[in-house]
Amino acid sequence: MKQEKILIIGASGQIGSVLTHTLSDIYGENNVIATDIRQPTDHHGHFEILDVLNTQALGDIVAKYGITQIYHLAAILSAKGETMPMFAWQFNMTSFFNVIDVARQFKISKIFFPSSIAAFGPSTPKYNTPQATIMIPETVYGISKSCAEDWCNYFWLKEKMDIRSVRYPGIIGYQSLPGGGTTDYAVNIYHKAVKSEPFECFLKADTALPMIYMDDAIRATIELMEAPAENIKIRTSYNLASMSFSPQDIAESIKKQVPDFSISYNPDFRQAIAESWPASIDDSEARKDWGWRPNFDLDAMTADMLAHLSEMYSKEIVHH
Ligand code: AKB
Repeated sequence: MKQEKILIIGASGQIGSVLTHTLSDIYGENNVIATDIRQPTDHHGHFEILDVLNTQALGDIVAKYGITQIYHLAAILSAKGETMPMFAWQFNMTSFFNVIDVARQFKISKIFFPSSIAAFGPSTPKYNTPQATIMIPETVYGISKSCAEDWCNYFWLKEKMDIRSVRYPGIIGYQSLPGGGTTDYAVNIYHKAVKSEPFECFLKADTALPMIYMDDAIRATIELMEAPAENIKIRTSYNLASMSFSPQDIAESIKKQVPDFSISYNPDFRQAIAESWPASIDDSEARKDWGWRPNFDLDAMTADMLAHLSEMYSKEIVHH
């Protein structure tokens, strides 16, 4: 079997930093090449600074390391995208097409491209959102994900390009911090709880959103990428679900372990974004096609987050 050489674009980000570690454990540190526009806070193994908008630089790295698979994780997320709509559109789409161009040129065997629950909009059924449904997103980030999903399907139909994708819910983990998203509050709240500080939430108390623990999100990504190609029936992007909760639910879960924890609510422009997204997702196609099952519910996640963050703060190894 050919030795896989994996390129990660956006390796210093919330998902990319964790995925880089996990893929290095599976494929060997020497076979995973991390790239980002930012230096990672702590990284062992190959790392290259890469501006993914520069096709030549991307191609040079692919050639240099003999890359066979690409995980393209760089994106401008929902909230930040609304502050710079045209840049978000150009960044998200140009980076996507650059990856496609280079993948074609160097005969890359598999690409991972993340979509998001942001690809849905207010006219999408809000509860138990089906795999195939109406999609009219109202953020630039969501429009870029929805369009790119269709392009993934197009490149599969026309060229048999093996691009795999999931619609990530909000991702929560202790290992890294999110940036520029609407679901970011659900990570920040745990940091405040561990520091015994009050938390002011930018969403209303009862705004339920689909969420997933980092361990489950990473495992889903790798299970999808390792599934036999004939099992991959959805070539746009798979619905992926784990849990759904509101700020009030997560605060109650935290209070079971940190009784003094206090939360207040001061909704801003992100409230409208959250309200335009589903509250829960039907992921039965992912379950059927490649055996997806989540492991963590809200209380299990809270216990794990608080335990890890307490240890990290006590050792002063939290990265900001
Ligand atoms: C965001 O909030 O923008 C992201 C996402 C749901 O894709 N976390």
